[in-house]
Amino acid sequence: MKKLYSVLSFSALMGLAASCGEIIENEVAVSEVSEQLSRENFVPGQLLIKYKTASQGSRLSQDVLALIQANVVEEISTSAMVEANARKSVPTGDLLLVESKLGTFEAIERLRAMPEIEYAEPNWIYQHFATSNDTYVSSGQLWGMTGTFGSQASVAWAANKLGSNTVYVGIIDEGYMYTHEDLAANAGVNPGEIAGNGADDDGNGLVDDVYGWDFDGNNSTLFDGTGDDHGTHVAGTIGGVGGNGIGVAGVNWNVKMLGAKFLGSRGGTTANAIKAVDYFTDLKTSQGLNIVATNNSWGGGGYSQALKDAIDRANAAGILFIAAAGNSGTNNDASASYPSNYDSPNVIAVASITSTGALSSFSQYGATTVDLGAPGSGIWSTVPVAVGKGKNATIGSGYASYNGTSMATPHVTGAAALYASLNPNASAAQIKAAILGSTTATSSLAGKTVTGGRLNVSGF
Ligand SMILES: [Ca+2]
Ligand SMILES: [Ca+2]
Ligand SMILES: [Ca+2]
Ligand SMILES: [Ca+2]
Repeated sequence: MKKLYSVLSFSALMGLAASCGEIIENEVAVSEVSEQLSRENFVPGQLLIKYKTASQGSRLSQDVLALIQANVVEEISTSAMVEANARKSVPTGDLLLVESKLGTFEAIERLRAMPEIEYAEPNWIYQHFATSNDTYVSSGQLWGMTGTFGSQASVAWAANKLGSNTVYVGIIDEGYMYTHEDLAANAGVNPGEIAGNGADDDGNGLVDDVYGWDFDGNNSTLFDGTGDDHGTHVAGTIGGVGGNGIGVAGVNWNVKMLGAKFLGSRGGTTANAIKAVDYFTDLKTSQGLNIVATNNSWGGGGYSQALKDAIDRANAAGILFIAAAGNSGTNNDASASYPSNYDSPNVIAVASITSTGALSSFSQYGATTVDLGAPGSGIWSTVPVAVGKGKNATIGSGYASYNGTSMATPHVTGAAALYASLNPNASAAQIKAAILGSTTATSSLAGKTVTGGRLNVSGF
């Protein structure tokens, strides 16, 4: 129910955005529609503020806070922001998350007149792009890997192109079950962090972030149970362990996956999405971890300059940002969907196709804003399942079939990791060009995607 609900609320938001024209750069339009927006689309009363200069001093901050009757919720200064500020070469950071008694949009309206404010925007809430698991049937068929209209990963496997455990991928989603029987061998760990010693060994501000970090709960337990099914499903498509005689196989039989959980039971916020994106940027720039891409099977809300800045920091670090086009069946050229619509060079936007090559009925598309299609209907992958009931219940390893651009996206993220394993010196731009340049022309995607084609890794 949650998933269907999230899709409906996302459609409603996009519909409102379309009816009011430009929601992206016209805050008046946003303000006009704000009364109609359901409360779950942004955190009520909260807004993210960025000053034009990194440090403005507390006096000015107090004036601004008084003007909008606000309290500071959090000063956000990620390691990636600090580094960006020092280098002045990529989008700088230092965001203030505040809560205003005036409400989000009234506060933004008042801040528009203040010259020292670069931007102020809602703390949007994102939802993942899976649909229900109604199609859960015991087919056992991984058509996304082996089928005519699949990714052709099985052709790569046959040529002994199986990925590499020196390639890392970041999963920005719910948590994922890194102990799953078909994922554990490909679970990545933060090499700079010593597990369970209560210390922040790598100095990134997060204590014991071994398998990643839970930005929703602000704790080190990345995986929190059966509610983290969506993130676990995504992981299995990228890197389900192949050739082990059980379960599924990901595009990569070998890869290392790290998690940044920011989607909780009620979705995820812009503030936490930014921290998740910056988390991987910092792991790469500070520790040299070979992170080639993040998987982003989520969306909703409106344009966020602060989130785009974080995506641009990832771009500067050479990390692709692979994003789901959305599940409302609409045209993203006409009504923008974020984060897939951000025009940052590292973004790859992914539509969903069926096992017969049709555009999935739910899939959003866009001749200039969605790059390619990939398998997203009837996709089998890994999930956590409850074993037993009540006090004696435990979490076990299971498998399920899901639909969504959420499921198409990790096929492309897997492709990025596979290409990187075969071309260790390829830049993010080169990996993106290889993925887009090797698509197979597909009639259902012609005029509806940039490439007019579907994912095909057979020539990697
Ligand atoms: Ca740490
Ligand atoms: Ca530690
Ligand atoms: Ca947790
Ligand atoms: Ca397997």
